[in-house]
Amino acid sequence: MTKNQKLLDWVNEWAAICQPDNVYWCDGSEEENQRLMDEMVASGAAVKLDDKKRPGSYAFNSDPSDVARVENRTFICTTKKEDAGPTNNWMAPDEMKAEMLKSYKGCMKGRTMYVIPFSMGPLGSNIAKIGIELTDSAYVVTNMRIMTRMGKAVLDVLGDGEFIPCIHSVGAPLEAGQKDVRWPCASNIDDKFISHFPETNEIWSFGSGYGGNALLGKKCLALRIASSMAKREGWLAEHMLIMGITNPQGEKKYIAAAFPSACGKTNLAMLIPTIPGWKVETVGDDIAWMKFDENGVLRAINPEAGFFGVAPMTSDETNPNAMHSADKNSIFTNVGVTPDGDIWWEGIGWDCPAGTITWKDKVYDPASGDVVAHPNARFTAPAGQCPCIDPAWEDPAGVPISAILFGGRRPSTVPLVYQALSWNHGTFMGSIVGSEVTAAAIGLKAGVRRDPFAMLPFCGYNMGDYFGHWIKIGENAPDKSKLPMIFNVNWFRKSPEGKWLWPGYGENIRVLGWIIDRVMGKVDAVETPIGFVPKKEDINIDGLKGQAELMDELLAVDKNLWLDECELIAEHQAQFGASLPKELKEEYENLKARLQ
Ligand code: SAT
Ligand code: MN
Repeated sequence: MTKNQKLLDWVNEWAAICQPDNVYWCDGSEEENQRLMDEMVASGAAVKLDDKKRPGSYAFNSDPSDVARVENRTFICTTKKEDAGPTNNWMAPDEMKAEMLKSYKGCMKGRTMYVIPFSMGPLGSNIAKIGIELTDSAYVVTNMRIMTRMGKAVLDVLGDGEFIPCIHSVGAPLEAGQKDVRWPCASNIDDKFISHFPETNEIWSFGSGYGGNALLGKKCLALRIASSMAKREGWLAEHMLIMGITNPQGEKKYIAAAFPSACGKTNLAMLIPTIPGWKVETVGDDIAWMKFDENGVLRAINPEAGFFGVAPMTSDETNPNAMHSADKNSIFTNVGVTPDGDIWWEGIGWDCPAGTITWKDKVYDPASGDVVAHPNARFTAPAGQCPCIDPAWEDPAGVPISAILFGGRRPSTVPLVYQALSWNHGTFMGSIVGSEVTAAAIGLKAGVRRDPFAMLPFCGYNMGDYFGHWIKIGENAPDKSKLPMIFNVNWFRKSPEGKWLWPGYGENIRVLGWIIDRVMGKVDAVETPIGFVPKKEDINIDGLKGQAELMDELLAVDKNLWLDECELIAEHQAQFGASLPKELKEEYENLKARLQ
């Protein structure tokens, strides 16, 4: 399949270590996919869903211990500890490799080693990167086929070029004659490792078969390794959705947006506008790779080819576009399966049919208090099936980014929307992204849980240096007048009585509308100490009953609350020590000065 000697040697080397029964090179074809699915159905690992209800779709249940990314077993392995920074788990590369090689030895006995060539980004795009994942999980192969461009075509593009080597094993060798379990994985959490070697662009994963632990193109390559490559090469790899917004005049702008988890990123990416004449189209819902083009315009690609979305609470009400994306050719993990061969989860929008089998493989008993789907149950769906997919979503050149949005859940302090005063100020805004937590709710210290740029679990190097990279991107921009404008949005502000001040969901188009108007220079704004805030008459609230009375409070910038916020920001900045760029220290000092 390939004459790439480096690749052939590398596969042989790992086959010798892992000792699989055989090695199989994936071509990415329909036939191959069907064969693997048929095998997994036959073995009991997968359930084929009804061909009329969910054509070409399958459901899997994981081991109950293997249901999400394992952040405490995720490592950034750099020679120097400070290069991993204060927010990552660290181990020295040699030490980690020695430790993991012990686990990898013979780990694929009784299994097949699949070789998965994949491209993150449209095949042949100058922003795209090619990876090769070795895995002993057919489930991973079938998911990677949806989430990436995968198979023979990738090897053709690769030729004898460079690839990012990714090694994955579920860590459950089979003795001769031993019967496999439905979802093999390492039974002990301490045996799991998700390791990244950014200095050599390598990914080693062991012990888990789930999501970002196992589909190595996603968080491991497209965020952790890519962020570190992007720093070296002068571009950006970000945990951001990408969407196109068209106004009633037919003018279209693209934006990218970063939010911590559980702030509705997928819903925003696929938003259905409530006001007539507006249109939203989706380029991506999770990751953006951005580079300046020869005209100095920052352009973004979505490196992925599918959505790996949280299933519970996704419905025809909350996100019909996501629902339709998963109408067919999709994989469901840890959802319920109904007696008529469809899927069910909490919040899907209809009652759970009697006899539904839960993610724990039991017949659902409403009296038990159990859930049907695991809260982190997922659908894997081809992006091309999304009804609002953007026509340019696979354009190798990417789409031009006019605005970058940050946001979190902030019941107080932070107005509905405000705009940065400059690129550096916008970088400061990204660096303080966070959501408020109450001690009662999560058992954490009450306050703001910071998730800078929503990259906390995904930054492949020292977060302070990452802030510095953002400052440099602005400094070195070929044409500063073409830099995207930076905004912060907060759909979650409440009144002191605890009442939501903004309806959210599809109504958020009204805020996006103001942002687009700012980008096009159509409206001015009020300069406040924290940035530019809209004049209330510039946010279209036509048809929103009772909203007019809330606008002052929703857009208010309370100096005292912001001075309190400054204290929290100072604490947050302190953890980065000498790696905090002086520009962010200055932004902090300037903010404080403007507030006093
Ligand atoms: O499991 S993934 O890392 O792919 C999804 C997520 O946790 O955000
Ligand atoms: Mn994500």
